[in-house]
Amino acid sequence: MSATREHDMFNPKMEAISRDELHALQSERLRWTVKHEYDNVPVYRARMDAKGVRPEDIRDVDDLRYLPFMEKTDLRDQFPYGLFAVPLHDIVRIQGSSGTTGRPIVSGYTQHDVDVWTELMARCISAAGGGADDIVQVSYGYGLFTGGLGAHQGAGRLGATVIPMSSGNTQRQIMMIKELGVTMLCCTPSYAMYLGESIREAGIPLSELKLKAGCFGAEPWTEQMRRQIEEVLGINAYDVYGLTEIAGPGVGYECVAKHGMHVNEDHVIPEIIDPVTEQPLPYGTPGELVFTTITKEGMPMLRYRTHDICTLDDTPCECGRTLVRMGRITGRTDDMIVVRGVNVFPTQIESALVGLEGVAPHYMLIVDRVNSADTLEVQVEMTEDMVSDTVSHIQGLARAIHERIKSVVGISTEVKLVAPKSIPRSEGKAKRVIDKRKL
Ligand code: DLL
Repeated sequence: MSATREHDMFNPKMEAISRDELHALQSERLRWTVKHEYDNVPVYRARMDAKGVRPEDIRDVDDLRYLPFMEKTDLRDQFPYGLFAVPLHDIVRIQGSSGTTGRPIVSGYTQHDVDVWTELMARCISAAGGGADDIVQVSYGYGLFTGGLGAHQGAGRLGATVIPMSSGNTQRQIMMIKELGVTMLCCTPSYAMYLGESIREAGIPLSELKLKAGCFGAEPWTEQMRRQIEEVLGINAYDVYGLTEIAGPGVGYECVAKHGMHVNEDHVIPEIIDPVTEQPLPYGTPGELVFTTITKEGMPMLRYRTHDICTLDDTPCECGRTLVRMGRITGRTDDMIVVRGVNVFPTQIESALVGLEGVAPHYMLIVDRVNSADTLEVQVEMTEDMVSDTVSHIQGLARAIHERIKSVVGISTEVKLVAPKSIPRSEGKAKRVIDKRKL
């Protein structure tokens, strides 16, 4: 595939729309959404009434700040259908969160909503260089989780050949990649890494594979991990962001510049807020990402607090898209762990580890409380080569990791180097933290 192919926009009219035109379009769509929500979702109407906001007060994007927020708890409280804005007759799909605790959350999609979501993923795969000539292996889980079906629909929309593998059965995944000449892969970054390692272990040379690119998301990852995936699989690795409540994967997608994910602003309006004061923050300042859907019929979301932390960037992108970019998710306001009063994000630990000779990119954080003091154990896998190394060398590595983490996070940890492959692999979202404290 030539480089120009990678610059292809699925919908240039929208992906390269002028900012003025976009502002007008967003304002018009926002007015429609607010009225639709107010007229059809009693809990949200009550919330607007309590705040003294009427639909006609929201005239343009800048009025967004007058609207009340929505939260994941609203989805739980209104489970299953309380936030639906159309009769069930018009809902053609239910998807749910991959969360494992508490009541599930579900979202309802009309046919129009499914079509929009499909286009968002088509934009994403196209930006990663995908098209009708590609063979796309979808190794995200299928089911209520939006990863599998989202990637499947988007690749199908481009006319690509789709292999709906779902997650699991790594040996069969590898066999299909090799024998069917798969050119693109869609799965979580941790699973991409695992597939790459397994291919290497099986002794399959990359020259026997046709893989060229992958769209990886659903969990946080780092630039270093991108480089490792690109190396182990011999591909270009692109980030893709999304969440069930808003659409699924494709809310944000990376282009050839690999410098942040373009947010599909003709369908959602992103904001960054201070999670404590709830005040909007300017572009470039890290804060909590908030989304307002502006074309969604089934379950519109107004100022939905994602709890994901990132920045927004509106500087021009070399790819020609005018849509703002969101930076990597650097943490969540809720999966942050607080150890001895210090906020720690798993991604910080990860960034301290990668690049170190002798360690694999697999780690687990174990938080405990001993005699009312918090402890943080960082288990890190050694590479096969390292295992056979001298004890003093291994101890030196553990000390180096300890120092690196201390300089990134600011606290002392107990670093434990563990045997290769002893940390459980995930086929979906990786679990990085075990909190044993009874908080
Ligand atoms: O994870 C949708 C998805 C599927 C996105 C496949 C990308 C690829 P949920 O299960 O509802 O939906 O989880 C949404 O996952 O709020 C983030 O915390 C996290 N997340 C999703 N994409 C990324 C990413 C899907 N690229 C939650 N980087 C979100 C970091 C991500 N975190």
